[in-house]
Amino acid sequence: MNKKSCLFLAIVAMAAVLALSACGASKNNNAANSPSPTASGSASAGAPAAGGATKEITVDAKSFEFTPADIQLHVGDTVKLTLHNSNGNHGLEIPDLNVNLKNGESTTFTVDKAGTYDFNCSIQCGSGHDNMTGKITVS
Ligand SMILES: [Cu+2]
Repeated sequence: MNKKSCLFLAIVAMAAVLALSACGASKNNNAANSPSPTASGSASAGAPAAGGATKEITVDAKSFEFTPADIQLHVGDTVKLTLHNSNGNHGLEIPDLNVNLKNGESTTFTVDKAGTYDFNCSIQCGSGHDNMTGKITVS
C-alpha cells in the first residue's frame, strides 16, 4: 500500500465516523416529553365528556316557564337553539350571548368560555313574566 492510498482510506474512515455520529445524535430526540392532557372526572359509558359537539336544543315556553330551564353544555360545544311557544307569547333572551329569539326562531352559537349564562323571557307576557328564567351552565 503506498502513501497516497493510505491517506485516502484514512479520509474515508473519518467521513464514515462523522456520518455515523451525526446520525446517532439525531436519534430519539423527539420521542419523549410530549405533553399529555390530563382528563378531569371519569369518562363513563360511551358519551365523551369533552366539548366540541353540536347539539340541537329546543326550549319550550309556556305561561310561565321554560323547559328545559337548566341546560348543561361543555366548552367548545356548538348549539342550535330553537324557541317554541306552546302557550302564550314569549321570547328567549340570553344577554351574555347576544341571543334573543322569538317563537319559532333558531340561532346557532358556540360556547367557548366556561360559566353560567342566564336566560329570560324577553316579551312582557303577563303576571308570571318575571319568573320565566333559566340558565345555561358551560363547564
Ligand atoms: Cu314574558
